[in-house]
Amino acid sequence: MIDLYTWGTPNGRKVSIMLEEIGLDYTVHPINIMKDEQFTPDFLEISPNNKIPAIVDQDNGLSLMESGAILVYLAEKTGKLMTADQRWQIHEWLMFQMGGFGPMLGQAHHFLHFNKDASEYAANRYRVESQRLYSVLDDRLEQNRFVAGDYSIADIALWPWASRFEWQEIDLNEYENVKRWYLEIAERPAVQRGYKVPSDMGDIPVP
Ligand SMILES: N[C@@H](CCC(=O)N[C@@H](CS)C(=O)NCC(=O)O)C(=O)O
Repeated sequence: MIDLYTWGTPNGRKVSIMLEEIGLDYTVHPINIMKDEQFTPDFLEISPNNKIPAIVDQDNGLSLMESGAILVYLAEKTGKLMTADQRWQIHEWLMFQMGGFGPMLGQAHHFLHFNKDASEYAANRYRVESQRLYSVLDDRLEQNRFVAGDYSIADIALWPWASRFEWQEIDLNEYENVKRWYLEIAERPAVQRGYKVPSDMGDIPVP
């Protein structure tokens, strides 16, 4: 049994989608980051950086923050979604997500969606960087059905960020390989269930 501390954001959805894919039992603990619940002392014990997602594995008492580490942990625990022969490609694209296609798109959400008029410089910087990152992903998916061989934790890490394409001023029709990949993954029942954790905040956007 896994305790999942999460909210309806791309980083949170990575883990709920993963748990749905691998079929482990889990209990959801919503942490409403709009109400600053990530700053409570109890949550800090589990997630020292005050961010969702985090898990506690009741089988062994392990508590983990950082979505990338959680995905690797759950893949190794179950032997699913990280095959040995694709291990390094999976890590490569997982780190691409954790270091770029996540932090940069998160900044795009701030400067293109929430505070559009705050800074023309910042809006432009994150608009251009978002487009560049989508081009990198599009090139990778031109020759590959998924980013690293079979469907894996690397796709699970990337996909929820792509699902916020509207906030990033990205037209997925301009990235035909990303669009094909995005729509295929959106059809997966586990993705549809995981997207609605901890609550239904609307349907998966369709380009
Ligand atoms: N690198 C972290 C980032 C986690 C993160 O940024 N979580 C956001 C939601 S997507 C959060 O908890 N924000 C609340 C805050 O910054 O106070 C991970 O991948 O788990």
